Amino acid sequence: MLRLIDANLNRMSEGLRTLEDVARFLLDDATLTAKLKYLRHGLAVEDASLKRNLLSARDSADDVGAFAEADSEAQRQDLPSIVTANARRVEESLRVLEEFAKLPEIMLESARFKQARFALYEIERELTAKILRRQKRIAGLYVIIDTEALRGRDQVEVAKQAISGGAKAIQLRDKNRNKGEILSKARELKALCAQSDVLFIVNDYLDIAIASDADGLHLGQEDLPVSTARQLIPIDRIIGCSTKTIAAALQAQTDGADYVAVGSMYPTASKTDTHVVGLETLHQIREAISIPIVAIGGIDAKNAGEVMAAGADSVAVISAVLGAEDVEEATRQLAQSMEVN
Ligand code: TZP
Ligand code: MG
Repeated sequence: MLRLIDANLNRMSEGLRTLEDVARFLLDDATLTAKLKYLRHGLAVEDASLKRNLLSARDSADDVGAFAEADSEAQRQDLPSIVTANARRVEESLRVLEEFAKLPEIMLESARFKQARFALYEIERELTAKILRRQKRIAGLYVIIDTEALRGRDQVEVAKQAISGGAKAIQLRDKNRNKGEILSKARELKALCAQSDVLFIVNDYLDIAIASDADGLHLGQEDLPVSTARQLIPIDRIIGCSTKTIAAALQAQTDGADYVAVGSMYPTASKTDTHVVGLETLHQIREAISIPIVAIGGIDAKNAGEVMAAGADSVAVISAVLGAEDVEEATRQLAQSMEVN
């Protein structure tokens, strides 16, 4: 019996340590790292005589299951499968410990293992969500396909040219059409972006983002709160939030945003209800938060470099690309100018 307890305690702490290291070294996520560490420490056996008895009972050389490795154990396809496999291994060992701790001769508290198992279900979800969304990390040139700036051109055609020019994210921003029309364009744009490994983001509308299978949703301060959208959207979709202050950027990050847009960086005719926040604020927000920053508002090939130098990870534009006759060429020049800083 002690062999069984010893093996499951080891399995549990090894699995927890693996998950903790993913949170710590691969995700740089202080909150999840702390949660996992707390769990691991809380479950460690403190009682010295029990520790000794467990070690005395250990007999790994004669363990009939030691080298019976399942095919799925030999190969892990990617980071999410490592997380799933290790979370499962910890959950299973916690369940075994919970059952056997109920026996009177075992000096362990069953309820502790049960609580830890439920805590881990939630941590597994958070960890997997973070990994899946990290694969959709915003970087590079972000082109907003704003209906008002299209001057009769088709959204999909313009997006195609922007992608050929090097856009890494496309946002559909439509303040005029009805939802049926927006949804059908969103679906076309999603298909286009998926072919080119470009992120597709929907502005304002959670329902359209979900229905079109978009990679993400962008919200302003007057839209649905980020925390609400986070609860409603599938775990692998990113959420961006427009901010102008350090406080708003910190709040967005706490609420579960994957990036913040900061702006307007310069005067712009594309949005009337905005004011210039400037490079210094951008820099201060960079210091305050860890999620990517998309600088926005009046950015063109002349000033993109200084915005990147101030700490932006990405630049979002409407007029610098949609205002040009040759969308592909304008995108290319802007993408190049972002590299110079
Ligand atoms: N949010 C802040 S400024 C802005 C938005 C949507 C408009 C950006 O457009 P442009 O033409 O690149 O300045
Ligand atoms: Mg909005």
